[in-house]
Amino acid sequence: MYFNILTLFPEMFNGPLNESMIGRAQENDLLDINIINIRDYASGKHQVTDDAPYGGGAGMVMKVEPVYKAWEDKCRNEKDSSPVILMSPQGRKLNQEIVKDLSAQEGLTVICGHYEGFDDRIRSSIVTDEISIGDYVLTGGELAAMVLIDAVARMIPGVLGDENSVINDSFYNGLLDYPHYTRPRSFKGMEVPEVLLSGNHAEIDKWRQQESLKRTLLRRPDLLEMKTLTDEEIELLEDIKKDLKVKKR
Ligand code: 4FV
Repeated sequence: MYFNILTLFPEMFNGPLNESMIGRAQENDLLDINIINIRDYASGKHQVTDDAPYGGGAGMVMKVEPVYKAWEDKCRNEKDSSPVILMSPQGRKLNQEIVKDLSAQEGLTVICGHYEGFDDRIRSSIVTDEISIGDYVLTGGELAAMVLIDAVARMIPGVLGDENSVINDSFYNGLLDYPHYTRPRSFKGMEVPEVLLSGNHAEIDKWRQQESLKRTLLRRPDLLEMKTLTDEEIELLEDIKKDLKVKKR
């Protein structure tokens, strides 16, 4: 899978995309990451990439030409209709469902903003999708782009050591993850739950399912609203609610 990244701060990507799994995935040619400096396409000796907003107001606006020229020179490809994604607070909120969909693409072009925002003709000329990583304002789109690329890249077969890691992901089944434990068995009086030491995999799976449902009920009941629960999950949830009521008394 390829990622074209249009940015004014190419060096910001050095760390996150060259280390660990993403770094290794590039070495193993599972990922092809092209970082394009928008400023290289800005005209004039000062290579200006922003300007004052028409109609007045605070802050500066990202100019359309440098972004368009960068896209046209490095990303435009008639044969390939891969998404051109604008990272911005006005975009649809990123979630695992969107990540899964994007990971099926041949590649993605990601545009990182700065300043107050983009000249809207960037949206109307080359952008096919707009994504937000959350309802807060960053100084630039680079960190948002890194979040998106990391989440999508780990869905590509071979990027994570063990494919199963994706399958057992939080949100993979629309629920929060169950608690994990490893050695030592006891730490400052805190013991590993017995069932996990039992070797009884049916019991272990059931415990993990219960813990996942309980954690989701307590922390993210909104996720349960969005999920089609199996009869077994509905039954387990009833027991969990009864259990929590008893504990509350
Ligand atoms: C953002 C977000 C974000 C807005 C102004 C960059 C900043 C500056 N991008 N999800 N939240 N972008 O805050 O994606 O241009």
